[in-house]
Amino acid sequence: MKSRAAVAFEAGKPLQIVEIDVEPPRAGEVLVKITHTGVCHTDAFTLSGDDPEGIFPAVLGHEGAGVVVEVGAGVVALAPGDHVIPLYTAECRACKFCLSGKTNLCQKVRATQGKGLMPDASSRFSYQGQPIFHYMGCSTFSEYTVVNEISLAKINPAANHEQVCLLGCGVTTGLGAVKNTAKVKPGDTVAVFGLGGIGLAVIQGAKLARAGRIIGVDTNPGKFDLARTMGATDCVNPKDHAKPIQDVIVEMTDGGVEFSFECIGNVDVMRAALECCHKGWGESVIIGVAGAGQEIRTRPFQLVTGRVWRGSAFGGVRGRTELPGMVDDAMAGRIQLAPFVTHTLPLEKINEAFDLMHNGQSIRTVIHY
Ligand code: NAD
Ligand code: AHE
Ligand code: ZN
Ligand code: ZN
Repeated sequence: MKSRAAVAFEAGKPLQIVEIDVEPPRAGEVLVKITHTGVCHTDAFTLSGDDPEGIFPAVLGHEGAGVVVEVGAGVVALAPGDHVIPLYTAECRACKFCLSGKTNLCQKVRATQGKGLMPDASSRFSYQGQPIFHYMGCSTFSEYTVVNEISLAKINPAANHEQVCLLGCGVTTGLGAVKNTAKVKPGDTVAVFGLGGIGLAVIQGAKLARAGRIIGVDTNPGKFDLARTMGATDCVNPKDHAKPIQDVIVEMTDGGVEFSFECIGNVDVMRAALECCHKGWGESVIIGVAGAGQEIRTRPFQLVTGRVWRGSAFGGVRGRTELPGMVDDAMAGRIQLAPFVTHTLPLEKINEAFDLMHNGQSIRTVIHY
């Protein structure tokens, strides 16, 4: 079938809106009509050429919601008409990782997914007879996409797709990093570096966890009003201080925070986020994605003296099991999604969504088809 899609033909170039060909779903696969998709910083990161797994031409996008159109052989969990959120972290419930109960990082399709292919090592997308790669197992920048059955969460059909698509990445990542990875407790002091979609979701999660003090850090003070609305008790701009931001936060908090979250993808900030943690017990969670060749550094003494460095992918959330409940929580007002949707645009204007992100004007632009 034909599908309108925004294709990344080359790193560093704007997406091109073209009509691609989409093959029917094969065994274990599902054809999904995407209704809405957010644009996450990770899409921009991969488009920039900094992603070691970046591969072109590709249909990017991984923060979507849609409706099942057709299922391939052997698909039992889904049927046409089901409303779904694609998952870049699959949940097969049978691999060593799923069975461990220790991680959400299902590996069943991860190897081929990282190569931009379906599990049989081929693509369902082509343009003018040439294959186009998939992306993160989702490719939500195409109106019709093919996704593995184990990479789809079935959600309440009454959900507002313009909002719940954000549970496909940004909001779930932030909320989950607080709840599942850090396990923030009432009264804890928290620092959040980067107040975009991920950082604001961390703030929301910290507020839900009844953290005592929530310190938002961003070099763009235009992000502070919304951060305060979401629950930040303090907002700090590193540019307003002569000393390193970790020293500022340690002074503000009588020795450091219980938890910090890096939501930018900047390895220098990752160091600051670790070093603003309290001696003896502070924990820092890396969420931001750093480019090829980047490495983190600190004095090992920081860890010897009790600080902990961790990372979090998709907030540690097992998507098929947990996302349906999170959608219900959003519908019941227990999770706020509306404040994240600062802009909406039709697919044809998707490059403007990247501009809004790079200019610091948006939290999330949601694309509709
Ligand atoms: P975003 O662009 O919306 O927000 C980033 C924020 O960081 C902006 O407000 C920007 O002003 C701020 N910032 C930039 N440099 C800064 C600095 N030096 N000091 C303080 N603030 C600074 O991005 P996003 O969509 O919220 O994504 C944030 C990061 O999280 C990206 O690296 C993205 O790839 C990553 N991410 C990771 C996961 C995961 O599962 N681990 C999931 C989603 C996104
Ligand atoms: N491909 C990159 C890493 C990208 C990365 O870290 N992705 C995050 C999700 S970002 C969503 O916006 C993640 O969950 N990673 C776990 C995984 O299995 O990909 C690289 O460095 O090669
Ligand atoms: Zn994302
Ligand atoms: Zn698995």
